[in-house]
Amino acid sequence: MTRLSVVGNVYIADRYNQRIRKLYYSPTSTPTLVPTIKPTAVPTLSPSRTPTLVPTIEPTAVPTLSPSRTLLTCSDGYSQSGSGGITNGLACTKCSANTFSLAGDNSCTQCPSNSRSDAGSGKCVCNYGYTQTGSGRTSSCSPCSKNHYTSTNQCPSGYKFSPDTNSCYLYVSDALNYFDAIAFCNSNSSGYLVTIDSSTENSYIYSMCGSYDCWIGYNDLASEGSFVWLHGDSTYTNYDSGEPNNAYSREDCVQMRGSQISSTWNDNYCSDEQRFVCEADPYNECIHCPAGEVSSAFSLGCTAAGEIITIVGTDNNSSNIDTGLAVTSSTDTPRGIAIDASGNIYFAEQNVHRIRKITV
Ligand SMILES: [Ca+2]
Ligand SMILES: [Ca+2]
Ligand SMILES: [Ca+2]
Repeated sequence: MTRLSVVGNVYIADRYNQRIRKLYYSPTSTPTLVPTIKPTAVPTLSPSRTPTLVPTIEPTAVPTLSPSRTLLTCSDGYSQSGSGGITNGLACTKCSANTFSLAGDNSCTQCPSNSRSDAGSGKCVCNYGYTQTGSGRTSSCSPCSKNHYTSTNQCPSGYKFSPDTNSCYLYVSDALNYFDAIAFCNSNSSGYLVTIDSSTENSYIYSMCGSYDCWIGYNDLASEGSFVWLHGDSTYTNYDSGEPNNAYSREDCVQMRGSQISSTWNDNYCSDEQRFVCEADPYNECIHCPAGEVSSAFSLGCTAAGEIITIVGTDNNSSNIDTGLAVTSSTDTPRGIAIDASGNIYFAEQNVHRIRKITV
């Protein structure tokens, strides 16, 4: 094997496998950067206008939860047992990472080959170089084929990708109770009520909700005082002072407060109707190479389609006398490699005594 490097690209004459290879990283393979979406800045208040902090206002009446306002069916990402609602016999067990379930499933299913998931997921995401075929329980991951490249950071319809957090978001301005909000996100492209992993993500969610309170995917429904995320295993928290306080022993669902010019959190009645944010994991798509460019399967990117010709010697084996696209041409024991000032590639074929040129 001979290798030669010019201006960053490395070419290899692979005589054992009859091919010329180029180590190449195409700009088109890098994630498509969506314009950076910065959170709307929090208004800077002049000292003279600094508001007096409003005392935390808790509801004065304990709401009565109607049957439709409790969790009767476990959400995506959980295996279900029992019945009668989350506070009355229904048990929801979070699926581990690299498994998934759909709402109401009584077990978690292993992700298909070449895919992964976070704990508590309703779908799996194909690894780089693969794209999803099918959906739900019958989905699988297929490799990006020849003459395609992998485009990352794709979001379901309606969701917006954030390069700051590498995730997809859908802000929902309709106010729903906590359980209906979960169901809405699940039914919308297998999304989930947002998991906040960092202060960066917290600020981003706050920029979407603005002055409205918003549900987030954090609760202590299963065990009083033990707050868990519906999806994933974040350890980030940003509670308001004095929260969570489980007011009237009935607060199990966490909201981000926008109404008090903050982005801090409070545990609240799950029956309250509030806006919310759905999150979904970005996925890959296999995109066809632009005209005049080619790639092999699993390619990091596409490259200009080089043309190959023989410039010295002839080959008696007619199957080897081919010209045209270099990527579809055969070679015979390539050895030695050179590049001219224009980037054209030359190599020798030892067994058939000829020299070939790839025009790029
Ligand atoms: Ca997140
Ligand atoms: Ca509670
Ligand atoms: Ca509270």
